Amino acid sequence: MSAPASTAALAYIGLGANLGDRGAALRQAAQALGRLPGTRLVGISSLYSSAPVDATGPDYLNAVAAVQTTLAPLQLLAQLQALENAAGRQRPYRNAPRTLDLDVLLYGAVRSDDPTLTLPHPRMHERAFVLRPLQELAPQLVSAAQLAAVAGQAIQVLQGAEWLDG
Ligand code: PH2
Ligand code: MG
Ligand code: MG
Repeated sequence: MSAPASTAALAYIGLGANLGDRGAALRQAAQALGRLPGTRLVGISSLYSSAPVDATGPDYLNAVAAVQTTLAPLQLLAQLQALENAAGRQRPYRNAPRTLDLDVLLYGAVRSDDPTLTLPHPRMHERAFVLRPLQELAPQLVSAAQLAAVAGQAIQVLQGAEWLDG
């Protein structure tokens, strides 16, 4: 029997930074996503500024990207961590300020309780900085009730999706 053709999954990646040149870090990261093996960047949200949630330090820049990828979930995670490390990411303590954070939010319809990569991302529905940009790319995945539950979090749109190439 021949091997099945590899099929691409649609995954959503959360991008964040609150140290250093945050805009450059997010732009370079979003462009790098499209150059990962077997991966195509198929969508980018607006660029948001948000106050830290469950964390301290400077305000964040956040966005969400959509990719089509033939990488398996853990392969994708490893590639994202390599990009974080290349951007100088330090991990002194949980939720420390960071030069770049790339989180797999959703990988197709995959559900996983693997502690290395829990899918969907276990805290994504508690965070306006995920739900607001995700809703732009995939409105069917975000409910009004979910948005209402995070309406108290400080967040603003800085620029539309043209921030990436504009
Ligand atoms: N990331 C966190 C914790 N808190 N807050 C904002 N506004 N944006 C983030 O990306 C963020 C956060 C842990 O990854
Ligand atoms: Mg994160
Ligand atoms: Mg992370």
